[in-house]
Amino acid sequence: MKYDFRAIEQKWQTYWDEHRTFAALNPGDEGFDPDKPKFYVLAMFPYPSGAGAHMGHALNYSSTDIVARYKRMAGHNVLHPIGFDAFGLPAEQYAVECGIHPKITTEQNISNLTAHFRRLGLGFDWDRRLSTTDPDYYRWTQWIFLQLVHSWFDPAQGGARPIDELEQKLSSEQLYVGPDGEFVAAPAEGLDAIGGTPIGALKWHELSPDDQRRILDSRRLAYIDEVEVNWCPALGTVLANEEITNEGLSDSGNHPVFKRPLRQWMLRITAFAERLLEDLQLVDWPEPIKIMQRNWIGRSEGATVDFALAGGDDIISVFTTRPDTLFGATYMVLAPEHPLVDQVMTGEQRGAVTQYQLDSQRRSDIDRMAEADTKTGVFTGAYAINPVNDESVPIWIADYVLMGYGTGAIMAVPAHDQRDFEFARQFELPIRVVVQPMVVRPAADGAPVGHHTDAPVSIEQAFTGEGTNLDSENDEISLNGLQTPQAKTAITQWLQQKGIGRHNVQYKLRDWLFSRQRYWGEPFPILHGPDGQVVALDESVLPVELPQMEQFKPHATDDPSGPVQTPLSRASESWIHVENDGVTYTRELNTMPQWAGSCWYYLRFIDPENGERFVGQDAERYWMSGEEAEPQDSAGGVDLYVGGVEHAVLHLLYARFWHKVLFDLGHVCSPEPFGRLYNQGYIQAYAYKDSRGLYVPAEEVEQKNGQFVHGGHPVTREFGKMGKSLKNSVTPDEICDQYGADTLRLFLMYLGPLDQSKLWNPRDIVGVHRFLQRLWRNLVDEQIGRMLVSNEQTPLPLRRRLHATIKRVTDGMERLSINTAIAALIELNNELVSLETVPREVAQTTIQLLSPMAPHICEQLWHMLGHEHTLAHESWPQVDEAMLIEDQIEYPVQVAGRLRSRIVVPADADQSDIESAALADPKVQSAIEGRTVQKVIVVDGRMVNIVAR
Ligand code: ANZ
Repeated sequence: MKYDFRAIEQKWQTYWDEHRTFAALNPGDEGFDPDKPKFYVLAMFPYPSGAGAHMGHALNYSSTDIVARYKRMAGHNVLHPIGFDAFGLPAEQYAVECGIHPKITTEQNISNLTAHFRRLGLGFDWDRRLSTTDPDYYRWTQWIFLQLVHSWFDPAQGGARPIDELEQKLSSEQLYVGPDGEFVAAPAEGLDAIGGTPIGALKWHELSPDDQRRILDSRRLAYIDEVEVNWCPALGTVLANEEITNEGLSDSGNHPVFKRPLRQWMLRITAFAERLLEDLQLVDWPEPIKIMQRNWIGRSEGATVDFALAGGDDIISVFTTRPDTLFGATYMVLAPEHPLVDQVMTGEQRGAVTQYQLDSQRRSDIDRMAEADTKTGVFTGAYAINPVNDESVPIWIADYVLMGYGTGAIMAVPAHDQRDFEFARQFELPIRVVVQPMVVRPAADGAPVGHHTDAPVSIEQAFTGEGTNLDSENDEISLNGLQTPQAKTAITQWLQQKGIGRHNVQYKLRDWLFSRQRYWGEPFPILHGPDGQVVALDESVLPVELPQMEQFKPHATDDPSGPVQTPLSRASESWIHVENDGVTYTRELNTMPQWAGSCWYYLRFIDPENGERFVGQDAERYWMSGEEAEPQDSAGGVDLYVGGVEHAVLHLLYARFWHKVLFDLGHVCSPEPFGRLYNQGYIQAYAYKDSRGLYVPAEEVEQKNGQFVHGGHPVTREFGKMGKSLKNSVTPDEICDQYGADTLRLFLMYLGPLDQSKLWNPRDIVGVHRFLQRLWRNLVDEQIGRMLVSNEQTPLPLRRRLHATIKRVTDGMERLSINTAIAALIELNNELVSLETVPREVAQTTIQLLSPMAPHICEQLWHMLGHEHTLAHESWPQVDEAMLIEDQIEYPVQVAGRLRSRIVVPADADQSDIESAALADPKVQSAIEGRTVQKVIVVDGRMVNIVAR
């Protein structure tokens, strides 16, 4: 009876399905054990493409499956679900090309991928399977969107609150609303008294209902705004910056892209910037991911400073991180799109300014920020007044200043900012040094002290570091001699007192543009009224289902400023228009971005059938709260989230943002969604290029006389991420055919540490397969199919070996160092080869230890050992610490000159331990019976001599 992996794997996959072996229990479910700690392990869910499962999937989901199986055996209630992130562009594009509805391809792809996953023996709780495209799922995505619509960020509480509370606050007359919708604290004596606040603020009830609505709408966490987007008329869609080439063309198709304002749904993630930063402390994530999130949020502390326009009333505010350099500001720069440009430019400069504005419209922000050799810009003809020295400084426009950051305007300090410096050089603008570098020079006595160089500062380049101020004083304030941090504080206070500046924190993070001109996405639960009112649908009418349509191509035009028609604008009249009380409303015709569905799927897994709530409260509390988790101080959330580093910012930031809103509103119990994050590496494989530099299919390459050849022609070998583009893919399915899922799973883990990228080398897979065959032969007599297992006691050395293996495998599992766990099992298995029969204890324990990695063969052997039930719920073997003492020493013991016994003691036992062990030995005891022990001599490492009379 040979190791027939095909039959075995199929048999156990069917068994697990039929017995729902990996179904997790929620509190309240029959059989739920409240005493077990919980463990929620999740790998980022896949996008179901037509290609089915690839090796990255196999690696990812095998690793979480191994952890899940291990934790279950180690006594946890384990949740290990799977779902599909199925809305989005690829399915839609495929549909456009092939004319098959994305719903159909998505369903096919999901069942295809599901079959592949089953074949890998992945122990998912299939009952909880979901797809973001299920109306039952996106109903709740829409519901969460409504939560965002109905909330605002209350700065006093530092979190999301129902918008009703804002209305109450305003109507209780605690607050006034200024002409720009800003809130003003109730003044004691008239509005003029408030520093800088324009007269004209009104009490809430004095505003028209329209104005009231406008003000509330502008504060919601989901709001509509007219924003600059990259619009590609030929594709009929908005593009992300990453989808545009340096030449300003669309990445796909090379079509021109234009910046144009478009009314879009936005999500106010920026309000949460500080918390998204701070709460990174709560989570156990790889440091590089935390750093990427911090950089993406991009917190900058500084000040806003108001410059008055020379000869006008206008104020130009700038954001600077270096207010200490204000005395060195010799010109100003506005972003070309800055609203004040049109107002300030002089007639003479109009032509040049307008031309420059048009040119920069065609450049992407990334391109504009890239360090260019030559700086470009145009003088507006206008001047502003530097508030510290009343100097007139010229106002320029230049595209190195972006409209979307700070105030879209800067004070330029060429001596201390590299870009300003290059610009000043280019256009011969004055450069004034106001900060002197500080060098640390040892004092005479050797102690390092801060010391200022006396040498004049070189202006061959900008000095951008911190130092000591000079040439920075006016009649009221002097910064001279102050070091940078003190100078910053001093000048900011002064500006604040004068009412012309204030401390300010800026973030690079932008609000999240949430509208897509696509078909295959979640419809918004929103109606637009005839007078422009925006109406959020009641949650009772959800879901708003995506209409059935035949034609969902984006609407291409050649007019860059014409109306934008989304695919949904071609839906039937009866879908688009909704009649209510005689008024005709139009549905929102954009859809949500692909990121929406993946923002909260980990919550739905907890309670996927719930028709009343997006997740039941008790279940959510159980699986997400830190209290039920181990270790006890966890931030709560998913206990282990495994996924690729490419999701470091967008998905992981968006999900954290939604989670915090749900947390603030009391819908979830943990402040963070993912307590521990783990990035697995990539599978890399050899790839081969021909003489033209084109990749050739790796499986067709042969090795001849030490050369790699393809179709008779020499090719060169390199290696990179396994995939279609390098033509070096191997599919999990092929390997399952040839060697079985157990071999593949083991092999993927054996390749190396999970978090590192590793090289796929097909030759090694045979070795791993042989290990399983050898294990089989060690335990099964292939001739007669009998187990080669005895009920005899395990000899001590083998027991020691076994317990050392338990320890190594357990440690490996805990540290996700699965390759070391496998290595330990291979070594143990090698020891068993020479045995006629294997003691049952050793056989069972080996099978248990190996079962998370190679579950099918282990289930089969377990069954052949006489067990009726799956071993998935058996308990994990315990280490007997006493068995771990590796080095022991045997001492002969003499009593009165005659050898009476031998004792075994740990190698590190001290004299008195050895002495007592010798005296406690039964044979020694009978030898000294009736005598008096006069002396015990321990000759270290050699013998024990008992002198007795
Ligand atoms: C004057 C100054 C002097 C600056 C100096 C720097 C050094 P981070 O750290 O990235 O926040 N800046 C402000 N708004 C900008 C915009 N919309 N586009 C391009 N640049 C902008 O950078 C903040 C600094 O970048 C600001 O501080 C400003 O230049 C510039 F010795 O102001 B600074």
